[in-house]
Amino acid sequence: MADVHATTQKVTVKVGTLLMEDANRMQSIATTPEDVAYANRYAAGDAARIRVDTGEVEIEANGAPGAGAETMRVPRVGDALITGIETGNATTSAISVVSRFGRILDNGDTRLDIIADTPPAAQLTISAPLGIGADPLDVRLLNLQATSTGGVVDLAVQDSVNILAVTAGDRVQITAGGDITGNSVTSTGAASGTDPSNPATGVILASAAGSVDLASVSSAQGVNISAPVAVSVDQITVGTTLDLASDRITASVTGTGSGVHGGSVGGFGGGPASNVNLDLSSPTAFHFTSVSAVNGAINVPQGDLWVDGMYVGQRMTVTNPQTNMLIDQTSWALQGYDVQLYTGGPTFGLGLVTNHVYTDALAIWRDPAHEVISSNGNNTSSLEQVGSTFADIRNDMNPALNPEVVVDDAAGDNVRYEIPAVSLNEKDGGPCPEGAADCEAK
Ligand SMILES: [Ca+2]
Ligand SMILES: [Ca+2]
Repeated sequence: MADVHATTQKVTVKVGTLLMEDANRMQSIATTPEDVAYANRYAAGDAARIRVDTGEVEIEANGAPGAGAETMRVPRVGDALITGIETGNATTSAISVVSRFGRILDNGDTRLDIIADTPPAAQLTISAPLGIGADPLDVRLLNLQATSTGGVVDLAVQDSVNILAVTAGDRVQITAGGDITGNSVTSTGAASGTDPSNPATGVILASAAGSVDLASVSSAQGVNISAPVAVSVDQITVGTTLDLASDRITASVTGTGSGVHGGSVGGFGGGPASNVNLDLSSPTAFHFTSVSAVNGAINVPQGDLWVDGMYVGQRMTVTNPQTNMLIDQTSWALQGYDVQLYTGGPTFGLGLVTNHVYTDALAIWRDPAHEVISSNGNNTSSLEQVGSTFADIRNDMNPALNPEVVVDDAAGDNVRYEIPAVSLNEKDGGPCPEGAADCEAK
């Protein structure tokens, strides 16, 4: 197909199989002498193109796949190999690309593959039962509706995109330079079988410079969402692992299936998030390798929570129906929670199962109806363990040190606590400096 340019007219292409050729691509993939000779007839400027100033573009490949191998010059029957489709149309019907039985594939990078970005309402509607992308289609869009009942949906968006709905029987992988916003992204596939070049499964959404803000993300496999500014999803449904990376993370998450849900939650590109606000429900458990945040609130309405490496910079609550737990790295003041933990900064392991807390963090408080179980098997808080022993010796210690207190537990085993240098002196109900006159130990 050559260069088609219309001004106000609608361009409609209905074919069995569509091949829009990019000259550069042809020359790079041609191998047989016949294909090389064919490709060499074209210069780089001969890439195919459909360009419409204000009209709509409607493309339909309706060939039913049959026998016969695809070659460079003959794609699989029913597929649409596209590039250079563009309209300035500003409506929801700006560009429609449909393969009724096959795939829609990227066939060149001389230009963007699809441009539909004219305000207020330009929209790309694209569907192909066996897959869209694989090599992601390079697009610039305002609005997106994409469907592949049995294949992948892979798109590389130049700027921001608003999603009406993306559904795929296989993987969804969408990258955007700006924001990814809108309604729903759904992957129902149990595994990636339609794109041998990329084994990734589930839903992968990545914003390079903005936010991801969606109503729902659902995946039979994993969910991986990253964005430097914020990730906000009203409802995430995840079958296997959940990985969220952003400075601010807000989501209500439901795990499905019989397996434990792994993954990680933290800042974009490593380090802690500024704030994490999560609801985590699972018929089994979420078991993250890491959760890293300066501040946050994690609620677990159903199931267990395990974190191998948990970092809390300042303050985080972790709650389930039986337990309200606080990790406050800035204060030892008891704040009315069932369990209160402290490490002063270092990462720690955490498990929350009904009213049981498993941790190697220092439990400075536990309500008697709650168990705190350390790697040593103790079931107490530091206040219970150390009691008056700690208060008696604290004033004699060098406050710059983090001294160790050893207490025998009920079984006679030594339980060792490293006590950070926090002043427990007080005067008239408030703190006063270490060593100051008239201070009294708690
Ligand atoms: Ca391309
Ligand atoms: Ca591409």
